[in-house]
Amino acid sequence: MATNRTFTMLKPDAIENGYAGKILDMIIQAGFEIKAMKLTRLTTEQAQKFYEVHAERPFYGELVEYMTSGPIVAAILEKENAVADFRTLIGATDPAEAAEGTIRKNYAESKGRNAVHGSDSDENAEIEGIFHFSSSEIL
Ligand code: 3AN
Repeated sequence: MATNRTFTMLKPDAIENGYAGKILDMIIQAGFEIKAMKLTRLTTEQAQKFYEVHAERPFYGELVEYMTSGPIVAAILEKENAVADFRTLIGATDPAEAAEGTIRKNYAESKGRNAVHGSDSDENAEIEGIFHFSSSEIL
């Protein structure tokens, strides 16, 4: 995957609250092109693997349980400077600290139920994209 791609998930709270369309619109309006997308539900094994880096954190169990509690939308997005620009668009992990006009400020419930995931590096964007999509599903 090129370095101008990032990976996102619209998390169970966003789907449950009916914000998927509004969030996707913000993403497209911000100049990101969708290169792969699917509605899916993570198994416990998939969520554990995806969040493996947080395995020692106190919230890991809660995070895995939450991420498997309902459907998610997974997508690969393309834009110049995609990883950094997408992190700016989604805002801080805790919506209480997220800047005005960010996705998390508008649509997240809490630090745990925070509406959207965005890769934190080019390397992780590639790993996360491949984790969710086969090559024939990626444009
Ligand atoms: P970000 O998603 O902004 O990169 P990370 O990488 O620090 O944030 O955390 C990964 C995920 O773990 C977050 N998206 C959030 O859902 C969850 N998380 C982080 N901190 C907490 C916390 N204190 N309590 C519950 N869940 C948390």
